[in-house]
Amino acid sequence: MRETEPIYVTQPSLPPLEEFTPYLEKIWANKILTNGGPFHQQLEQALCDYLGVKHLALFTNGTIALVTALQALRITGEVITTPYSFVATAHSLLWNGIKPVFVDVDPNTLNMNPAKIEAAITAQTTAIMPVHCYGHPCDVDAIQKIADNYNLKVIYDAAHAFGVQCHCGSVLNHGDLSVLSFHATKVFNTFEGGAIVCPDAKTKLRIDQLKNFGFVDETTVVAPGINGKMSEINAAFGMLQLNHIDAVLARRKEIDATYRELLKGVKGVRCLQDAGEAIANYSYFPILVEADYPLSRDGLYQKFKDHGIFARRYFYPLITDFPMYRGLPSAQRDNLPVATAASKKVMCLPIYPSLNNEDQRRIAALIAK
Ligand code: T4K
Repeated sequence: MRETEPIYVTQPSLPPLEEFTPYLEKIWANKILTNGGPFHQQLEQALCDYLGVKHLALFTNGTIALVTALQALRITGEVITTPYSFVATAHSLLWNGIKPVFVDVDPNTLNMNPAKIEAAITAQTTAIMPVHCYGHPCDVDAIQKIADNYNLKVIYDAAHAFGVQCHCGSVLNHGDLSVLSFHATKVFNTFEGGAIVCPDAKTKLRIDQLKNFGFVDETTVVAPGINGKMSEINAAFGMLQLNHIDAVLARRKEIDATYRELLKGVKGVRCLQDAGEAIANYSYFPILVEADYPLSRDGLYQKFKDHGIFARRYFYPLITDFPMYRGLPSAQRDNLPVATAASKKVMCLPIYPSLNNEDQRRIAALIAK
């Protein structure tokens, strides 16, 4: 029996429609629709200021940004990555003809376990691609140390990590590049969108060329670039979203705290550790359904569905279970016991600013019952 309207794992934050009208009027007036127009330039600067990063290149989505980030650093051969992510992480490697080498995750954060990296390095390894999963910062210092020792690049898939800060400022300043997603389901969305964060103007220039077919001027093409440009509509919407982002993050923080309170003491349900000292963005609320819970994870998932609540099992199946990856030696389950176990237990609960307290209590009560 369904009590109310369906509840999804997330719902995009949308400012009042009338607030968008002046932005649209500007686009209509100046007739620049794309190719690095005024809103595109404004949003790049505004995001650098808001996020505390030096350079940022906007993209049409996070996946094309990942593909381009690898090209910008001329990554080839093998890249060490995590199986516990959205499939776009590993797909970006295949799109560049790179072989993914999967290593297991840490049981507390479900981020790549740095202790597993060294054993996966071969003569072909050129980079590490970790993911700040659910917006929890990776162990950036340990990863950087290994990268320095072996002369490897680090590209963070920071699709979940908008606004996240670790012990020394924005988590996006770690590694050689960080890649954001602004998809509709993300904390900060531009309908579709993404960005590469980079430390210097020279790299930004190369990224800007790569996202514009490889053009450096009207008649010169230096690389087989792609069309990765964000349109003016998306960039304008991003500018509008930035006016509301602090309220969005504050409401997500409340929801996160309420879940932790309501689920405290529910036997067999574990919440991942909270952000502690870090500044989090509360982009997801994963729970792990352990063996001593009366239902399996899939049983609870189905119970939710029966009540019109559409949670998601991010990340099940593991990337390494998909046919284009499962033949790789590093994709074998005995190489990935922690990720394999987590993908069978995890369920992400609804978390978004317009989730009301009553619905949140109903969700927690369904788990506790
Ligand atoms: N790296 C990582 C670690 C990622 O998580 C992602 C994307 C990427 C890279 C790639 O970035 P992008 O190229 O996407 O920018 C979603 C998203 O499509 C995907 O962006 C995201 N990660 C992934 C974790 O989740 P689905 O298949 O679960 O989305 P969908 O359509 O089922 O949406 C989930 C729920 O959200 C729906 O049940 C209802 C609600 N929803 C969704 C959309 C699209 C809305 O209310 N409105 C909407 O417009 O993949």
